[in-house]
Amino acid sequence: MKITYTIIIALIGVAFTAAAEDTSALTLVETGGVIGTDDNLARTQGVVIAWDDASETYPIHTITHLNDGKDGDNYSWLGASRPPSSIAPSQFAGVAFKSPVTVGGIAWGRDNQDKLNDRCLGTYTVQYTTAATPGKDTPDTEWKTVGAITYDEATKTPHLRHRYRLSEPVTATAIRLLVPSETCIDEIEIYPNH
Ligand SMILES: [Ca+2]
Repeated sequence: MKITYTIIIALIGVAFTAAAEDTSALTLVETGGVIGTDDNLARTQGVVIAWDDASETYPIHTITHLNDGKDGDNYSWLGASRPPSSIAPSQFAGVAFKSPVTVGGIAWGRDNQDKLNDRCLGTYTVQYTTAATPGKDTPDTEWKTVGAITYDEATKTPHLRHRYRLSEPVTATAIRLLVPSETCIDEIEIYPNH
């Protein structure tokens, strides 16, 4: 009987280990830092796509700021103030490509100039699609989730740029972030590796 208990406890330990590994789809590898250039696919090959609801009210926060290579509030995109559940397809900010690319890393921030720390708390879900011509109207059903990151009151410097590594690279025609209400993003970067 003692041996049986030992085996059961060992199996429970394996199960907990496996579950912990399964949640690491996105691994934080850098906080702050600088926007990538040569290997940043969002800059070299990408075209930004985003829910464009706030730019009419706040023209300075146009979606083209998402990959202009500049950080800070003056070079950021501002999302809608309505609840994400009221928007279909989902409110998002992302980058599309003319042909499929391999994506192994992603970075984004709210104000990497470290001046404003509002408009950044909530859950960001990283998704990709293989749709031929991805855009604002690509149905949610054609997007697959890679993982999600949540910033809350306990998160240290949630407004700075954070770069994450995907546990498994994906082949995609577009990458997007489902974003919280009123979120602000100063830059999205996409990398083949990292
Ligand atoms: Ca920018």
